[in-house]
Amino acid sequence: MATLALFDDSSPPQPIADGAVWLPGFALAQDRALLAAIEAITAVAPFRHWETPGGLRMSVAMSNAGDCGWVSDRRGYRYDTCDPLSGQPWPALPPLLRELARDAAAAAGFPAFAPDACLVNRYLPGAKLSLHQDRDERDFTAPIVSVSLGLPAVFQFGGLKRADPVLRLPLTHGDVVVWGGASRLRFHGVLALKAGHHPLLGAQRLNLTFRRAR
Ligand code: MD3
Ligand code: FE
Repeated sequence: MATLALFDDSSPPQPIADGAVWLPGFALAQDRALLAAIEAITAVAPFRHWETPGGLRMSVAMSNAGDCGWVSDRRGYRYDTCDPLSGQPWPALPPLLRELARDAAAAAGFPAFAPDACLVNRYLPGAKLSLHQDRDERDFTAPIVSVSLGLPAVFQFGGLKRADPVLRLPLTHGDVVVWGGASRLRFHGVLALKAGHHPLLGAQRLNLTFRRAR
């Protein structure tokens, strides 16, 4: 009813493509708790700009939580159990984050998703992620769950070949997208973040991607 709609801050799952489901506002009710969890992670494993194997500095700053984390350097992309900056294991995945990822995956038709890695991406104005595939994980049958917080970004969603046409999706604060099945290996990217101010996060966008890496 109208009263319920007034207090409901998410809307129904929206299929985007085979295996890809957009859950608008799915994380909205927990935004402050998520931000606190991210701050706890990055207090231990600070945001840093990885170097690509080609020697370029990534404009997106990254950290990780979980049993393993995504790292990059001149030797390549991979998952590592330890943070190369500290030599220590990555911070544990907070239960709130694990449960959010599991619940979102279930809502999209992927029951029992058990992520072992959470990549935390920070975009400041101008930061972008060029079109790429996520293929450093061992098992492509598990989906990837992504959570967007802060400034809106234009997400590019392509096909299985780099040259395939690209769909542009505006992802906003609290949106969750589950990428599995036939969409798991699609090319994707994020256009350069536009300047702006978000009431909770200020001039940045944070993105969490939950993965089953090993
Ligand atoms: C579609 N991150 O970290 S999340 C990445 O917004 C990454 O920070 C972006 O791409 C970001 O690798 C996009 C959405 C996403 C993540 C993984 C996918 C979309 C995907 C894997 C397959 C297809
Ligand atoms: Fe990706």
